[in-house]
Amino acid sequence: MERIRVIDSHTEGEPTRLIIENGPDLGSGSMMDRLIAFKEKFDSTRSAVVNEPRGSEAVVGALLCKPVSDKAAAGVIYFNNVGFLGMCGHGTIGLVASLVHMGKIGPGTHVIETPVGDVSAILADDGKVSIHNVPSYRYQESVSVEVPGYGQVTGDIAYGGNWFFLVGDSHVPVLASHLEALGHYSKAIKSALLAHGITGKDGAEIDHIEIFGAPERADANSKNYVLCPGGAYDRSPCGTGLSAKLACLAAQGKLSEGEVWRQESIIGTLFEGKFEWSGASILPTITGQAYVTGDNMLIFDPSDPIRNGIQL
Ligand code: PYC
Repeated sequence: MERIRVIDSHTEGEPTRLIIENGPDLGSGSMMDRLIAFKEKFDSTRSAVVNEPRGSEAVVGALLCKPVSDKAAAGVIYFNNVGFLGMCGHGTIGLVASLVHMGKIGPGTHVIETPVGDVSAILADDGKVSIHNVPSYRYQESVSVEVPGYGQVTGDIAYGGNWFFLVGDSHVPVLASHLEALGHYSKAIKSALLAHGITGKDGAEIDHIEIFGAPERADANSKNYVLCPGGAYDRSPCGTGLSAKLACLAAQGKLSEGEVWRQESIIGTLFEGKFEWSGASILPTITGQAYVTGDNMLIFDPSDPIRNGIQL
């Protein structure tokens, strides 16, 4: 029986499953080199760990790696039900909570190596984690696309560690009671972007759609719905999505350096975000909290016909 040990957590409702023992051996290159090796040689492990019957479409997986630099606390590679992510904000907050659970780190600042660059995470005494994310920027403003069944949809394209299309004027109310409709709407937008060849920089696929509406919480500035690449919605306000949002607000002059933006998720949880300018990009700081929910040994029975997870 193959066994893989994982720590499960959730960050403002969004789950992260961190592989801490018996993960694939990806060598000692950069996190991007290791991501490529993971994708090419161990894609079945990705699916087996996060997909049903062990996981669900909402689970983001993370592989804990020995960092290249001895100054970093950890290296990490993020993955989901369909593939890999360059960076994951909620996942990094979950990683920090898991490293605390393992007794590896305590309050303070910790560097984490990711495939898209180093991020630093500040763990406060109250358990809140602030991530200094990778440089983020608005790439294009007010891009319109014809979306079958809905008409013209206009949004900004921005990078926050992943590529986002951010829609402010939603055809569907951004409320949990409209989850199914938001799923259809955001998937239709994603397909329309693909069909019209609308991409991020250098042809990068826009694989996250972020839709904004009025907040329900009195302490929030806005509420969002985020479609993740595998079709699930982010239960948290999405760390890379908030970084992309901050980049758009900064470019529009609607938020100034150091000012706090409180982003409510579709389930009513909250991340706080702020930024500093760095040339034409911003350096976002995202704050949230994660809780460990399990310390588990996954078992892969060689005689189980769906040992590698359900991937339709
Ligand atoms: O928090 O950055 C994030 C994220 C990306 C996909 C799911 N969560």
